Parts: sequence; C-alpha cells; structure tokens
Amino acid sequence: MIIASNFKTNHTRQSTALFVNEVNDYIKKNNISSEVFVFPTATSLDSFEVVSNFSIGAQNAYPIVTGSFTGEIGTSQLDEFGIKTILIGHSERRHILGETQNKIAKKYDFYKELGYKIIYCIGEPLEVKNKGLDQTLEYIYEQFNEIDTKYENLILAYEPVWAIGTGVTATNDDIENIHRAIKEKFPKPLLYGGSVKVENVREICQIPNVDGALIGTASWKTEDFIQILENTK
Ligand code: G2H
Repeated sequence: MIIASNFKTNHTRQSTALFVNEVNDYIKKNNISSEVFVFPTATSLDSFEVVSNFSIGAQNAYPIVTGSFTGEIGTSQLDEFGIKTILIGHSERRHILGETQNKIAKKYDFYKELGYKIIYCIGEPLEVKNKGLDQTLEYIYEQFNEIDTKYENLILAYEPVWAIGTGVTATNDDIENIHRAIKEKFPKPLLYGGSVKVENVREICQIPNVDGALIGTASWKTEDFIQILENTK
C-alpha cells in the first residue's frame, strides 16, 4: 500500500515537527510495509529532523530552478530540504487556484525531467459525475493530456472533486469502476483520495485496483494518521 498525508494549508512548523517525528518513530518500531508520504506546507519542510522511514514531499512548486515568480518556490528551494517528491494536479490547484491542464502538464514535464516522484491527481466534479460513467471517464482521461504516463516515478491519485473535504466518500462501486478503467489505460500505482478516514481506509484499500490512499482532513491529527497506518499495514 501507499499511504500519503496531504496537510494542505494546515499545521505550523512546531506541530509539523511533532507529527513527523512521532510518525517516524511509529514506523521505525512497527512492521509497516506501506510506502508512506507526508506533504507538509512549504514553510515547514525543514521543521523536523531528517526522516528515515518515509518520504516528505512538496504540495506544489513552480516549474523553475530559480527566477522571478513572486510567491512561488522552485527546485533551488526544494533542494535545500532534499525534497524529491511532488503533488501535481490536485483538484484544489485545478479548481480553486486556476491551474489549467496545459500549465499542469508543463509542471509535470519539468519535474519528470528532474526525476522527481510525482503523485498526479485526477478527478471529476459533481456535475460531470452526474452525467454518468462514460462522461466521467472522458473527463478524467482529458486530465492526462500532454502527460507522459509511462514515466517510471509516477503514482496516480483518483480524487473525485465532490468527495474532497466534504465527508462524502465515493461508494465502493464507484471507486472500483473508475479505478479499473484508469488502470486499464494507465497501468500505474493508483491511490484513492476524497474523505478517506480511519473508519473507512481499510475497506477502501481492499477494493480491487486501489493501491493506497491520499488523505487530507482525516490525517492531520498524528494519532489518526498512525491509526490509518495501523489499519492498512
Ligand atoms: C483530497 C484529500 C487529500 P480530504 O484533497 O488530497 O483531502 O481527505 O480532506 O478529502
């Protein structure tokens, strides 16, 4: 399994350090076979001791080494923290922060060329889901435009927009159908994300073609994230 925590815009440097150190200890002392990722905010990327039992990733960065892009960070900043994993295409960046498929594809190419591990997110909004499976898949496949899906360091994450941070999880049938279709076309590790929590993570991870979970809200408390790891080990 692959289990990832996305902090979004939560946690301070101090609380990130506590979280990361406790999770690191837990993984060290327990038999965790899952590959674990934590995506803190950019300001907290160095707030803890070096971790040895899982990977820290960036939630976002601009596709540049260094330059004039006010408010952004590039690889010269990520390099300082030894970051080699990045989330790309998250629905909040697509739908709230206005990243187009073209911009996302450019970012993808840039980080691919540098050998980063990429967790690439796709997923449909409610109005598309309501049109049925065929239209949903058509929408999702368009989110692969200009994306080299043969990249060896690629992990996919299916996150239906209507399930993100809403407490509404997709049904097991929805997840199974969409994951099967995505995997047939793009045979890469495929996570599910969208209101995954302690109570449902085990069941979701047992659905065919689900290789793990990308978790936001329910992963922000250390004890909950540890319980999620416990439930999926
Ligand atoms: C989807 C997910 C993590 P949440 O964005 O990427 O968030 O678990 O809060 O729905």
